[in-house]
Amino acid sequence: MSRAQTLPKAPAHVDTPENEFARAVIAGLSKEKKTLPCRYFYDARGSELFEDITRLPEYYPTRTETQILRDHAADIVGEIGDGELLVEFGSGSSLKTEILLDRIASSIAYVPIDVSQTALADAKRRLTKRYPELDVRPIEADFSRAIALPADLASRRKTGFFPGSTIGNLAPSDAQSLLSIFGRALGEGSRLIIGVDLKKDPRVLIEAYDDAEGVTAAFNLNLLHRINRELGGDFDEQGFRHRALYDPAKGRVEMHLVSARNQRVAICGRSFRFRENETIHTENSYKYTLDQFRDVARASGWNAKRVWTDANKQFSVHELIWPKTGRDIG
Ligand code: SAH
Ligand code: AVI
Repeated sequence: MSRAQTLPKAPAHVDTPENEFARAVIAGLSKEKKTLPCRYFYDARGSELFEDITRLPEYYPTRTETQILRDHAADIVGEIGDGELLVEFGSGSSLKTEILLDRIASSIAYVPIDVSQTALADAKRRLTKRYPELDVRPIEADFSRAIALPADLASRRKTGFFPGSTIGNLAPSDAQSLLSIFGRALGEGSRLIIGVDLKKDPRVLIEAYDDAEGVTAAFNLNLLHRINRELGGDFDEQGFRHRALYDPAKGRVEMHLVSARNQRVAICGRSFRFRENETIHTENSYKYTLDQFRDVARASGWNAKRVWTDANKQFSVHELIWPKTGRDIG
């Protein structure tokens, strides 16, 4: 009997291995150094767990960025006027957006873009109740693909909002490409308000990604649950442990899932072997200096205009203008 016949069958709706998630999982686990793309963290449970992370004492980015946005809301919102469009990338719960919306007197439209359908639906429900005049047009999509904004809104002046340091989940060269994609999507004269986490004591970073309550561990392990549920995998959750580390040379926090023993896992009719202590690299979270991030922004074609930070320089919020012109410094 061949190995494939002995493996559990994938559920009928998984057209092995045709869907995108299946293809990404099979490709990532077939590599010499196993990886899984971090955008798949955010199913309904993953989005809930991320919200739990944002409230943890160790996870400083959310409260620090929120305070920066509150302290400088008037400057950040600037002259967003009637009929403009606010486009948010990786909007999640859209909670930080309320800080801006509370300051915008004009009637605008808001386009939250996210891969998490549940996060978009929850946010739309809450925002529509709180801001009855706001035109909310969610787009469920991968923001790194060419995104078609709603045709009736496309000609409006636009402000992009990309908080949370989600840009840090991409390597700097990919971050540069993504920022160019955003610039082209938003168009000439637009602004991008972007949150970027800063370099700091590695102990603070490790605690932020390996909290005492184990919420980040659950967030990381939920990816295995998702593979089991959506792709008919048979990962034993007890067989893997969460690990966070900081690589100072690369300037990034890495999250891994570490195999506790030698084991095999079946997914979509394929079998993957894990040695004891072998890891699946699930996320990078790059940390920048202010200058390092400005360099990435400029190389992508944006003009780095203003930046706001907290007193301890833990986190930064940058204002970028598209496109950079010959007269812009840098
Ligand atoms: N902006 C929020 C949420 C950050 S969590 C905040 O600052 O708190 C990252 C969010 O980006 C999640 O909601 C996740 O679903 C979304 N996301 C991650 N990768 C994405 C991608 N490639 N395309 C669209 N959304 C993505
Ligand atoms: C969304 N992103 C910026 C978070 C981060 O800090 O890299 C995701 C996260 N991973 C672990 N904790 C939070």
